[in-house]
Amino acid sequence: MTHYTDTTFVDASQHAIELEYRYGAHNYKPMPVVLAKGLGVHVWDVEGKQYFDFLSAYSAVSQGHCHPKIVNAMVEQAQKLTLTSRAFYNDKLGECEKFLCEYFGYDKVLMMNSGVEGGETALKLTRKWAYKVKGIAPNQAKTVYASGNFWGRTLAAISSSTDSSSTDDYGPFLPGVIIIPYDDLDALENTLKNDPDIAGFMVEPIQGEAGVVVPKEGYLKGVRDLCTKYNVLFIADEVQTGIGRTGKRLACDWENVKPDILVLGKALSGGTMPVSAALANDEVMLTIAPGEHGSTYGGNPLACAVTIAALQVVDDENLADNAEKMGLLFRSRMEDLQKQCNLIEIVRGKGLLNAIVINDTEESNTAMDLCYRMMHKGLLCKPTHGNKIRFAPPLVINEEQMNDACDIICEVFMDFNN
Ligand code: IF1
Repeated sequence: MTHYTDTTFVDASQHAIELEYRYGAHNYKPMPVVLAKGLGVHVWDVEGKQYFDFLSAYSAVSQGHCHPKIVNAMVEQAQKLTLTSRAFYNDKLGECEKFLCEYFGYDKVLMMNSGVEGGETALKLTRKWAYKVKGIAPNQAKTVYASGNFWGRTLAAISSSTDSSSTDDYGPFLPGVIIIPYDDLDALENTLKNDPDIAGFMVEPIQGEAGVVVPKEGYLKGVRDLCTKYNVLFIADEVQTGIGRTGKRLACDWENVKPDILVLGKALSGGTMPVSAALANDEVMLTIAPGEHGSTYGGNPLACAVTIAALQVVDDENLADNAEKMGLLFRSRMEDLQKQCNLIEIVRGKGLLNAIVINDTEESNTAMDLCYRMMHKGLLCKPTHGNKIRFAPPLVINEEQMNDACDIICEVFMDFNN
């Protein structure tokens, strides 16, 4: 499809790119593809070219683009009631809260919008619990995070970041932050046992942005045990790893551990609108009293209708099991490719959250070059932190589609050195 203007043809993609450049903040550098349609595992650009979407909007479109059941739930609710604010009750929030609490096994939920607001809610609950339950002196509570973490872009979130691209020129930062190495239980125990003012440890079960870093077997169980031993809240940031992405309902389910606060976002709404949530039991959740936290859109009727539909799709279509099966197929195909091609240093991941570490320096452009070539062959993915390429298709991908997508990856990698 091209865009007519005057008597000349203007390539529609170029037109869209120029508009964003001229009128939009330059806080991203997107790859040069302009998407106009999405369905299932595919997206199409304005020229009508089809791609496999192997980024899934950073794991927010796990149920596939424009899933009919989720879109229908959205359209139906949008024609009834979209937003009331929490100044009044509505007929959707209680139903959704019950659904979420029974689905994930907690007493209560606090619904917000973006994933980082879910993390901020968890951090504020941790502060309240520190002073009202654990008995830490006012304004002395500390929270521990793992180096390489990413939980969003707010000042609280970047106050715990170890990534200069997230923190440069944004100081001063929030106090009460302790950083320890990821996947290191000794470091966690040494920190917790020596500081009674620690209220919580927030951690991703698999670090997404850091390049899909999967911790050693037993790490999550160790975190759970140490947080219990030292009376510290275990806060699991499952915004990216949750809702079937790693092959289980939650990544924590792989080790049968239950965090004290569970943070969800992204696929909670099936990629239709921002919906996030913090779930906890009453001892934690009831430390926040009326008027002490909230959001205009938090838990709005439209978000509630979409959330219930999005989670029902995950169950009805067994998306976690499919993620496990298709993830095994993907890693098997990539490990075969690794034997034939010296570009691949590591293949790693769980379920359909995977990454290839390219055999080159982080500063090299090899990973991005490979992504451009895959884009031209009809597969969209993007590097994270220089030399790692994240592959995270929608969980609805079937075996034929996975093999077709892997054929594209293999062709690009094998041709790269020729
Ligand atoms: C960007 C990263 C992924 C997240 C985890 C909370 C949030 C995120 C584990 C906050 C958000 C997004 C943000 C987006 C790119 C993407 C991302 F590269 F930034 F780190 F996925 F890995 N916890 N991740 O991954 O959720 O407030 O964005 O809804 O900022 O560029 P949000």
